[in-house]
Amino acid sequence: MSDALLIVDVQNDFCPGGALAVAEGDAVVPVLNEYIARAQAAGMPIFASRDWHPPVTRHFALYGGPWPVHCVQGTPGAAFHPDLRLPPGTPIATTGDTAEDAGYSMFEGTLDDGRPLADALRERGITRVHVGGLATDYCVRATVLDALHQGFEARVLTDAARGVNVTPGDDQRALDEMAADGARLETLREFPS
Ligand code: VGL
Repeated sequence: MSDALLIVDVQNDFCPGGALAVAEGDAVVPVLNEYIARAQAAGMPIFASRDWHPPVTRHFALYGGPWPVHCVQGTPGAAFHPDLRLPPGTPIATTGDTAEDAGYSMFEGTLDDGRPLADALRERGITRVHVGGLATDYCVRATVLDALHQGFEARVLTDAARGVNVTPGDDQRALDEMAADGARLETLREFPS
């Protein structure tokens, strides 16, 4: 079993004060910093994703989509939370960067070298991913379900994820759905196992 840590969309617009703020979104930052430190100590590869939209996209309510304008390429809202301690050189998967693409899953993203995340994981022999970040009910959910469907084991870092909760309870329903699909739920107490 070879593991990787996946950190999903810990960007200013998903944190309090941001354009699509998740309640307590910033609370994941110190917890993820601890996951990052432990992953580094264990020699576990770390990957991060960023939601990276063009100014005009069908993802935004202005153009027929569900969401307020958020994470527009190059804006402060699209930057990672300033306290997130991603190690220098962490590969970043960019998602949602076309006018059509919602890009919820990190597995739909491309790394700097243009490759999909799954190729980079397989090349490194990764068989299990640990996924935390924002938001539980959208990008974390989609990333975990894709990981499972692509043949990886998946663990959701429940203490390092928060939900948008358009409808109250969406975060819990997403966790139930991920678990029903075969994901395990995990906290710092169990990491790394
Ligand atoms: C996300 C809602 C809209 C996410 C992205 O990163 O989970 N949620 N766009």
